[in-house]
Amino acid sequence: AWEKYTVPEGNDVDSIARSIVHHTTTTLARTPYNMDDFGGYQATAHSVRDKLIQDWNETQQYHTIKDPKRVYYLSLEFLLGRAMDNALLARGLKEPYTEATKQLGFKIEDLLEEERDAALGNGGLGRLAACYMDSLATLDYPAWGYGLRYTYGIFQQKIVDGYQNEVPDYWLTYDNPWELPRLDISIEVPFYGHVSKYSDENGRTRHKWEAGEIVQAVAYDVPIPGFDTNNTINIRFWSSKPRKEFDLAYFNSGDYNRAVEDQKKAENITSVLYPNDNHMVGKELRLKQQYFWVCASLHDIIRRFKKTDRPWSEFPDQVAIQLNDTHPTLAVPELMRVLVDLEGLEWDEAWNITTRTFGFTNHTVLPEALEKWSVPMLEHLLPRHLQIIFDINLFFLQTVEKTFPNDRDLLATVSIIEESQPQSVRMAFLAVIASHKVNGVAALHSQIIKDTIFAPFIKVLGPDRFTNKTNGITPRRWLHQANPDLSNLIAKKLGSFKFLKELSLLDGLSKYANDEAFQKEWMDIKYKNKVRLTNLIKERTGIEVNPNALFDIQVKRIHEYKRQFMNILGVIHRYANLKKMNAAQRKAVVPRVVIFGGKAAPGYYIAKLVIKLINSVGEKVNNDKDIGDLLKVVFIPDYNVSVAEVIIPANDISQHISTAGTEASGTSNMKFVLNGGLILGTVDGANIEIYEEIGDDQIFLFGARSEQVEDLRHVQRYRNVPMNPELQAVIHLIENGTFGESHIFQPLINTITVGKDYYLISVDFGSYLESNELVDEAFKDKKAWAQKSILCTARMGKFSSDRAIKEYAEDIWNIDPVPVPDKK
Ligand code: 26V
Repeated sequence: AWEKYTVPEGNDVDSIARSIVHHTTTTLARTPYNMDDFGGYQATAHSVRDKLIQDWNETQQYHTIKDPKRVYYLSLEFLLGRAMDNALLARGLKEPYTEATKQLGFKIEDLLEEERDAALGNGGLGRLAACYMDSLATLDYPAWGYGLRYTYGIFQQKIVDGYQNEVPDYWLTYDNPWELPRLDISIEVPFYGHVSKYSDENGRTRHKWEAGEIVQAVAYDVPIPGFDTNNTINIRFWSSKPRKEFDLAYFNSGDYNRAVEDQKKAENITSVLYPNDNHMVGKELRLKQQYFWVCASLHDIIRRFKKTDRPWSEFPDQVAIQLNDTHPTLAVPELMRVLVDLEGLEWDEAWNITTRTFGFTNHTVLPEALEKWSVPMLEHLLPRHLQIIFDINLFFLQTVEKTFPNDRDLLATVSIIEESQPQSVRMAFLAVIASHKVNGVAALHSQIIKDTIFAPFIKVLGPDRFTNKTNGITPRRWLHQANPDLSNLIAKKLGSFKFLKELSLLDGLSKYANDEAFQKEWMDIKYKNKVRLTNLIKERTGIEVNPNALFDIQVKRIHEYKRQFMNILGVIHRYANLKKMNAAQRKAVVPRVVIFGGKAAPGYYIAKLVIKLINSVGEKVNNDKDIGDLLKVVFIPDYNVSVAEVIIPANDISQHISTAGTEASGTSNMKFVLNGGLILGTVDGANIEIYEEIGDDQIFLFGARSEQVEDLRHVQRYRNVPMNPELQAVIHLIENGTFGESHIFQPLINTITVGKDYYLISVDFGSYLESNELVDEAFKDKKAWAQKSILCTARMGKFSSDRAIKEYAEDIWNIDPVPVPDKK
């Protein structure tokens, strides 16, 4: 009987308006008389949600019937940002929803602004996961994401007296219409306890882990709609809850308070996203998060696999699991535990299945970011996993020993166990040994990991295990959604929106790069986007900037290796120069707005000082009557995905100036260029491949090359090299109090002067200033600049996340698209 009662549908304006009214009166229990924009957003969101859920259901049903090999993307971070605009554009419903909300008295832009970002990530790694989910859905792949449903996402950044303050991001205050609680799907996750041995019916020694604590993982599903296709995939986020079964021991002892405390401890596990990126802190709670998530996800995957009664040997033909950095590496010993301890497979067969299942992506070479867990901590929390890790290591070292007899040094170098005090487990080594493919995220980075951190493994495992998968970004969010005017102009010129799913079609713009009428349309949109950013800057900082000035932008996490410090030192140099000029000289200057944004990890003292310095320099420069519009310095507080969507389309130039060899890839560089901006950057990460695509008229590269860095560091450390005089002068200005009390900034200055200048600011400063001058010169020629801007966009085809995902699918996961047919 169910078949005849179909869900009311209709994507016409009238039906949509009715569904919004329906949600207003039922879901929200509000009336049209007390509706504000937030209510309007909520009701509209629920209406859109209804459609996503139906597509999601159909996709999952279809995939269940087809039962193809699936990929599971395990990431502790998904930096999704807002969902509504994305969903409307993906489903082609923006227009009727605009009209329907208009008829109800709203402006859709205002409603979209009411949505709070889903900010369950730190930076590049989390946003990459979000772009990849978009591509997986759009390309019709049968894919799932698995993550944690943190109660607190990345903190909100407030700037107080120039300093960063952190405010907890309690993002679930109001309901979250973009998730479906699956209270029926829950998995018990064990911790602590001890391991015992027993003899099974075949006389084999088996291990049994008796847990000391069990926590419940409950699923919350977030649908990810593909663009212009039915495929709607799922990210399953786990939330920790106390177990339904209460603890008899407490009940018997009558200790009610302890019982409640224990329940709260369970909920603690998924409470907060760790706000470090690129810095490992060995906290037990973080390790608990990792196992909680990995255990729940793996058991969910296995449950799905088991529905079809296949033998275990076929597991890798049905399941590909991608490890997004080392954070999910405990999935390796967990899968081994399931196969050997619970399912009774032989070790060798289990290991074969495991290595065929996993792929591992490395995202950083910074030594302080490489995860290492102390052996005693692991032993306490996960006693059986530690044993399995030791066994994996033992068998691995035995094979190494066979091929390279008597090479004790080699054994120590490749051992998963580091002989530190106490011993620790090198998670990256475990991930490399357990995966059939290991990839870096840009060509240079993939080469560097082979030459440095994983070099001995080439010798031991052969070169074929290592590969490159250059990162990409989704053009749906980063062009079509963030820059609709430009997307529309491109579609008009190319004849369709096909480029949004086949980004290399953008190349068709090249032939108009010199066309003056087209240049005007192009630059008018750029100007409009700069006005939009000008307004945001005014609103959030009170600073007034001139949209005709050159907009020079650096937004990303604040880190010494990314060298925001060098940028602001360059700004001080520019300011000092302007001060020295006479009126005639100033007339020839290209006005510039230097824009910064980004969060510092709360415990990262030096990074926080950089923020303070930027604000202090801004304070001085922006209020200097001599300078006026010639130079403005802006720090936009609380940089996040939705703010990025306003900032990026407004760039004339963006800076990606990490010390060569330190930025694995970068992805914002791709977003800026896609939106018609030039790059000022170092020869690092994906900058190199961007340069290869867009050509050297569109990018200003400078600074030391990665091959030189080691020697240069040595020279900085052991020889007395005189400091670049311009840098000397800049430091002098900070020290003499030009930007407020100088003692504040002393620790920062010391990183260059007293310290070893590890990130080579003094080495690159001269060429950095020269490149900045070239930028000014280029910007003076408006026509040539417009041409460059068009060519930038036209040549970005390679950097679509669709290209990246196809490469992963074909070379690593071995999965095929499974398009969901249209409803009859
Ligand atoms: C590392 C750690 C270390 C342990 C503590 C918590 C934590 C959280 C996040 C991370 C990830 C750091 C690595 C990372 O974000 N890498 C960035 O990945 C981007 C996507 O591949 C890439 O574009 C950036 O260049 C790279 O810095």
